[in-house]
Amino acid sequence: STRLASTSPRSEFSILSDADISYFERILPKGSVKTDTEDVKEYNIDWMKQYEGYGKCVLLPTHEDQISEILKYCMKKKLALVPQAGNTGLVGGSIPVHDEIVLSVKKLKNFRDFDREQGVLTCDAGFILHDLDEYIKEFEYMMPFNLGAKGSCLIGGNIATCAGGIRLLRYGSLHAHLLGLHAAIPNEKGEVLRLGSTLPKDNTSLHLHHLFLGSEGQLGVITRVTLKTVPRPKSVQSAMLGTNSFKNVRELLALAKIQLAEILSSFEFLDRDTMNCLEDNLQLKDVLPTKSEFNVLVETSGSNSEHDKAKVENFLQDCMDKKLIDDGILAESVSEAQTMWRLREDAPMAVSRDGYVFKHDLSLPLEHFYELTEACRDKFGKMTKRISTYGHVGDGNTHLNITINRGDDREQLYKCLYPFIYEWTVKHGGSISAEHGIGRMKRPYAHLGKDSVERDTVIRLKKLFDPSGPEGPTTMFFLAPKLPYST
Ligand code: FAD
Ligand code: 2HG
Ligand code: ZN
Repeated sequence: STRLASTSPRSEFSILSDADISYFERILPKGSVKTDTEDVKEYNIDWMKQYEGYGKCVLLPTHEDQISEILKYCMKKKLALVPQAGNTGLVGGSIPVHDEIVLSVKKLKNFRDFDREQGVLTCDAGFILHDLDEYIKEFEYMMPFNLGAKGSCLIGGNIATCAGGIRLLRYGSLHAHLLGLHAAIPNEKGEVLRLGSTLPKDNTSLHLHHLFLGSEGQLGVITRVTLKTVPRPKSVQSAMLGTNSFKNVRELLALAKIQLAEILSSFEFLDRDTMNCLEDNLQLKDVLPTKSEFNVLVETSGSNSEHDKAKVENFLQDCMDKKLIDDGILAESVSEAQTMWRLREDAPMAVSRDGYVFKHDLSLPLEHFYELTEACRDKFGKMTKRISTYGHVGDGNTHLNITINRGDDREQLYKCLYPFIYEWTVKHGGSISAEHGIGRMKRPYAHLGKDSVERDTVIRLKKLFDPSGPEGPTTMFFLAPKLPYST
């Protein structure tokens, strides 16, 4: 296999027996226990097809009570498991490291309720993000976040990763929207925590539900969530701008914040290598003829298209007058806007088709945002196929993707890239994970930029929720630590 098997030692959790499988078959509906090699394969490989686990069994419970029974049993029998939702995660956190049971929440989708006065949505963890957005559309509400994986990722996985995406600039992180959740925790009593409430304001307790945001399966299995959604904008405008320096990209952002102000909802960018990568691998062509060094995709969301269009047109004109852009176009139809957004949303697919990809999801102060890409080109340009950078520049979140031809020596490049990239990031005031999490990929570097008091506190919290789990901020519970690949 070209995929990366773990070399970390398998810790002392038990080996799954036929009796365990029979037990699961007894407590779960027919067809909810998968053990056939072909059936379990897709649950053992991540979206990037870079990590492979050897889980022999996938459980697909349909109800929270079943999850609590599963956890109770697994804790008693010392069986390890990994929670999985849509399996679109990009850090290898949703698949087994060794032969852990995969606990999928895919079929957990019985309950869904919407308070149309407050815009509060409560639902089971197994709903697809896009389907939820379609469901609340008829009440003129919208999910407060959006990402390229919306057609496959599940709301439980979104909460577990604290997904960011393309509208965080406008609506803020999921911390601004999560009102409550249910989580089954790994103890022998099979307890289910019911945290927070369905109320927009509730300060009666510690906000424990927020601990589960971005917890990546460390603390328990999220079974149900309550979120405040946002009014659906009646007018959405998209514009693509081309410019030749990153300094200009920063100035454009500053100008967009002032001029587009309350209607600005996205400020994304793609560099020329990404545009070339899209064309080479997916035959997607730039919408601008100028072939500038950077493309910036701006979106506004408001209530009056005449007003919003005029604002964006004035903004584009001002950018031209100030010589900040070479060219810029405003989408005239939904399909033109979709063509622009396809370029941005298909960038992850394009790089994954380009070869073997070293992915980086980093937060950086804007003054250093693109310097890292330039430093990587200087240092590693000759050893790589392509260095593409795109991302949520409006949130200071870069996606630096370095590809090599499949079959080239990735071990050698790995040793050059790490810890260099992560240390550079922390030294320049950034974070080694902006939105994708730590997973298996970044675990050896998770301590960077975090002081020991914070780390100790996290370890104590983890023990509280998962007493039999391994020490340390791992991304799963009751599992062996996930380690990066080595060949
Ligand atoms: P999974 O991948 O199944 O799981 C992710 C992690 O959460 C794992 O550690 C898993 O163990 C844990 N987990 C899953 N379900 C539960 C649960 N019920 N309880 C406890 N733990 C659980 N991410 C962004 O933030 N922003 C983006 O813009 C973005 N764009 C993407 C675009 C593409 C094309 C792709 C493929 C991915 C993108 N991602 C993005 C990454 C990914 O889609 C998100 O991290 C998403 O939130 C993961 O959801 P999922 O349902 O696929 O979770
Ligand atoms: C995005 O913003 C996703 O498109 C994926 O977070 C980022 O491909 C990546 O590196
Ligand atoms: Zn992203």
